[in-house]
Amino acid sequence: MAVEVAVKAAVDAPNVLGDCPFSQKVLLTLEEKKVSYITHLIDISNKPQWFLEVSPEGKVPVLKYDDKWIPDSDVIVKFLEEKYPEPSLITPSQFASVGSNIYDTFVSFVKSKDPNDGTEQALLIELKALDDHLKAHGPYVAGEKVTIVDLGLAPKFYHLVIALGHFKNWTIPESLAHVHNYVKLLFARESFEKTKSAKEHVIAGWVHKVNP
Ligand SMILES: N[C@@H](CCC(=O)N[C@@H](CS)C(=O)NCC(=O)O)C(=O)O
Repeated sequence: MAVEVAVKAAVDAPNVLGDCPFSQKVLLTLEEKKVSYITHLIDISNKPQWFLEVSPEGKVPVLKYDDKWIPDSDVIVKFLEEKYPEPSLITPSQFASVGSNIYDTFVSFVKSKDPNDGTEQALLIELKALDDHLKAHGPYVAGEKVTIVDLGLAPKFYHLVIALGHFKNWTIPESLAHVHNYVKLLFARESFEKTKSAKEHVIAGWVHKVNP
């Protein structure tokens, strides 16, 4: 029985893949493990009844395996690792939280209206920490091979690069060369190309959060 996955549709185009980083992490895991799957696009402003019945919190992603729907991207990714152990995408535990503050600091910065509120600085501190880590251990977080922590960070960097470029005309400083190389490697993966939302949909997804 084929695996099925319900992911976010674009906010401005309900028939097109949307911009949810948690959904993309699951799609990336399926692609990297070469699992075939059926995709359901969910318009989160108009959720279908069947989806509300299988997703307890009404959130995407949810994955169907053997007639059972599983919510939450972290739980799903762990489940896929057990069912499809090859190639292993397990991140060694000492590296599992690398980069874990980048998304939240990016969100504070992109929403900020005060250039002196420290949000840009907070993001730069997190990016510098990642750069130092990659310099010592890279090119991926756990070395030569991509692992789950990278598949979680890749969609978040995609949002960061697009949204900060669009709303703040901001780019990751050139001095963070290891981060630049990392982002380039992630975005160039075939799995990423196949599962990314178009730039205009990412921007559309941020408009109402940046200008509520
Ligand atoms: N912890 C969840 C978060 C999922 C999540 O926040 N999904 C958002 C879209 S990116 C969602 O479904 N929002 C719809 C809603 O809350 O109504 C996961 O990792 O799967």
